[in-house]
Formats: sequence, C-alpha cells, structure tokens
Amino acid sequence: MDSRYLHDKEELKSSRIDEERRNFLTAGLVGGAVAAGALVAGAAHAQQVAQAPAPFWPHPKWGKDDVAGASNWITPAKVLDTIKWIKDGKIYRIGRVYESGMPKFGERAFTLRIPGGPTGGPFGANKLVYNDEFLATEIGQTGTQFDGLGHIGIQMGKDGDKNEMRYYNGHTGQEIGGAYGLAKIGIENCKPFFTRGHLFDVEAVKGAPMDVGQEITVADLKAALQKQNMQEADIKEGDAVFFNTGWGKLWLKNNDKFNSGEPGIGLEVAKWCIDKGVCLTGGDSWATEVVPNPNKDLAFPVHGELITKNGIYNHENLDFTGLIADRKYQFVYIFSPAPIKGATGSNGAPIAVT
Ligand code: UVW
Repeated sequence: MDSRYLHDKEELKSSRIDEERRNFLTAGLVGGAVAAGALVAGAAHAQQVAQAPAPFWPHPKWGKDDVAGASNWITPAKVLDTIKWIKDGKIYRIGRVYESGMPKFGERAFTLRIPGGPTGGPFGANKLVYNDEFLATEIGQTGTQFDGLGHIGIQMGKDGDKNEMRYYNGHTGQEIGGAYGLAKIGIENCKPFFTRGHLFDVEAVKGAPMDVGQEITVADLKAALQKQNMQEADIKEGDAVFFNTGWGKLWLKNNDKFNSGEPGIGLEVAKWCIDKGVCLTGGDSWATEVVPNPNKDLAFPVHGELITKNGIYNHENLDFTGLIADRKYQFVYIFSPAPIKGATGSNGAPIAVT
C-alpha cells in the first residue's frame, strides 16, 4: 500500500500479525486481488468486501461531493438532543497521554524535543523565557488516534493503479495523493463531534480481558446491553459506539503483546454499526477491529467497510477506565479533530461527559 508496509514486509516475517500485514500489503485490503481475478480460494466474503464498481458511492445520504462523512450527523438538533444526557457534569478523559514509550503500529514514531532549554529569552526587563517543542510523528496515527476518511482506501483495480485506488465517496488515489498532504478528504473537512456515546464493556461480559484474534459478536453486544441495563433502541443515528476489550490494560505494560494483534469487532458488528447509522466507532485497542481477522484472507476489513465505504470514523487507543469504574456506559462524546490540512487523522484529547 505504501512504503511503510513494504518496510514492514522485510522486517516482520514470522508472527500472525506479520502475516496479516503481508496480506495487507499484497492484497491491498483484498480489493486488488479481487479485481485482478487473483482471489485466493476460500475468500468468498472478500468478493463482497471489495467489488468494483462500489454500490456505496456516491454516498446515499451525503451525496457525491461530500467530504465530511458521518460527521454530517452532528447537526444543531443532534447537539440539543445529546445535551440532555449531561446530568452530573462530570468529565472523563478517554484519551491517553502521548509519550515516546507508548506502543506504535509498525514503524511509526513519536519523538518530542525541546532544544536549548529554554528555547528563547530572556526577553525584556522582566526576563521572560519560553519553551517550544518540536514533535516528529505520524500526527494523526500515533497514541490516541482518530482515523479520518483519507486514512484508508481500497485498491480496486490493478495494484498501483491510483485511478482505481478508492477512498471515501469514490475519491481516487490519483485525486487525493500529494507529498504535502491529502489534496482531498483531509481531516480538516471533518466536523466536530458532540454526540451520544454508548460503551459496550465486552471484557466484563467475558469476565476477563479478551484475547488476540478474538472477535466481538453482535451477541456479545446484546449481552453487554443487558448487563449494563441499556436498550438497543437507545442507539440512534449519529451516535458513537465504543468497545472495551481489556486490551488497553497492556498499554505501556506489555507493548509487544499490545502490538501483536488484538481482539475487536469484525464484519458482523461493522454491519450492525452501519445499519444503526453510527457516526463513529472506538475502542481500547490500536485498531478497534479484530487482528488478525478470523478470515485469514482479509486484512483490516472493518476499516475498509466503515471508513472507506461508509464514511464512519474510528477512534483508537481510548481509555475507558474511569467510565467503567463509575459504571457510566452512556455519555456525551466530545471531540474536535485538529484541522491539520491534508492530514489522515488526528491526535487530541477526547472527553466523555455524564
Ligand atoms: C492501520 O493504519 C492499518 O491501522 P490503524 O488505523 O489502526 O492505525
């Protein structure tokens, strides 16, 4: 897909997650292989996942020129409905602290420097000094990360054919590519979120942290609803849904295991989310979706289904500890992505308010 994955391919050859990444590289989210007629045996679902031309573009609700995707759900009426959920005025940080030692996908980096110390000054008779930081990172794709619409595409035609490398609303790799940032569907087009959030504590349903490669099913969600005394009918169009797997407990404790794969949602729950019309999914793991996917022919298919085909955003590496401790499973989710022109996603500090 890009040189990052080529690099991964050389370095990471043995584990199951390595295999997943190689598949991602070679299959281009399977679409390239499908279109090229090179689909491996047993990948029947892959045909559904990446057939071209896609029936989902132009987006049936937001139209062919849309670049904001499911953030369009956040209207004044939605905000006024959402605000009714604020009852005790308590704010929970659901994002993580950004630091160089946090687990990172592949070869991603996070390096902060403050050269000089102080950077400047003293100025004036009052002898003011100041510090600035220099940060080198994939700014939207490390730590608590919000996946924008330009983050994930599907190679529909021959590998490398940018006219058949499709992103949200059918935008092509040819249209959006650019050394200085995405020319279209950059994160600056995403509207701020102020919406109802529903947390599914699947770890509690299972009675223990979930395992790598373990898929959250719709039955698990229904069990969580029952356990948490919530109604499925509470989930309205434009709401956000979050999944706690227990994988986040490995954060900074066992980064290698954290990075080795993860439990999460699969295509069944992705379809459920699409049918509900949610604006966003999120989780306590680095992808929200199960890795490796139980269908070994697929690589990150939930990303493709939600982001590329439906314009539904994904917020990763969240921390639900405070909400779970207080048994607060329904809240107002507030997040405004940093509008860095042409960026693929956003870092930042999402909050839940109850
Ligand atoms: C990929 O970039 C493949 O995954 P994520 O969005 O989890 O960083």
